[in-house]
Amino acid sequence: MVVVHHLNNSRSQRVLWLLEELGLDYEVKRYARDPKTMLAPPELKAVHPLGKSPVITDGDLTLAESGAIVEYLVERYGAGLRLAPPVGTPAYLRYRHWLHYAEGSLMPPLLLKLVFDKIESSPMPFFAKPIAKAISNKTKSSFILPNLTTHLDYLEAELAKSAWFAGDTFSAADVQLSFPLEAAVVRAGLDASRPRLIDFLSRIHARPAYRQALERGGEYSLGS
Ligand SMILES: N[C@@H](CCC(=O)N[C@@H](CS)C(=O)NCC(=O)O)C(=O)O
Repeated sequence: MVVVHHLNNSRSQRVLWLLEELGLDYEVKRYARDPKTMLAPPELKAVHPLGKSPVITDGDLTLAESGAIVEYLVERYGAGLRLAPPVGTPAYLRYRHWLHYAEGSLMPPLLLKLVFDKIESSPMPFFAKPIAKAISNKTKSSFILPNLTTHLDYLEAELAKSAWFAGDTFSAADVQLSFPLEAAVVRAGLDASRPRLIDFLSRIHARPAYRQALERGGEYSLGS
């Protein structure tokens, strides 16, 4: 049976959702973030040396990295469910693009935004505060925010071409993109000015499998 090593409020929520879409039986082992540092607990390092979530185990296999997990689950258990377009088609290339893009391109500026927001609100000597704030503002305005705008504009435009990211059919690429888009609402000002992305989020949140996965995973809030 597939076991998901699941950290609260994290990317592994989408693995639970994918398993629900696949209709598979699976086990969830929950891990709680340190409330101060928000880091994963050390027990996750016993599962995989990186100590991050998601990680799955399936028999003898231990697999980390959400894109790889999504590909593995769809290939191994998704036959006939159409959660990926047929291999070798242009739609499949599009699907694979999104699987890599979500973590490879879209998450880095979202993570940078989170880190710089945290730097600004961290306790520090009073004389360091204006310096930290100036560096943070400059990095955000010159690099992070323009990048986020480019990504969100790109994603919004892509949804003008088809109902779902890889085409007219829902796929695991939509599952993989859910986390960065949910994070973008909280961290990157994604709002009704990009109506297709907001509509995408409403449609995924209405899926029974998405809701069921929330029940299995427990706390899922991306904070501010
Ligand atoms: N690119 C990796 C990122 C994994 C990752 O950073 N996971 C976060 C959860 S959203 C984590 O485990 N954070 C806790 C920590 O770094 O200690 C993936 O997609 O699986």
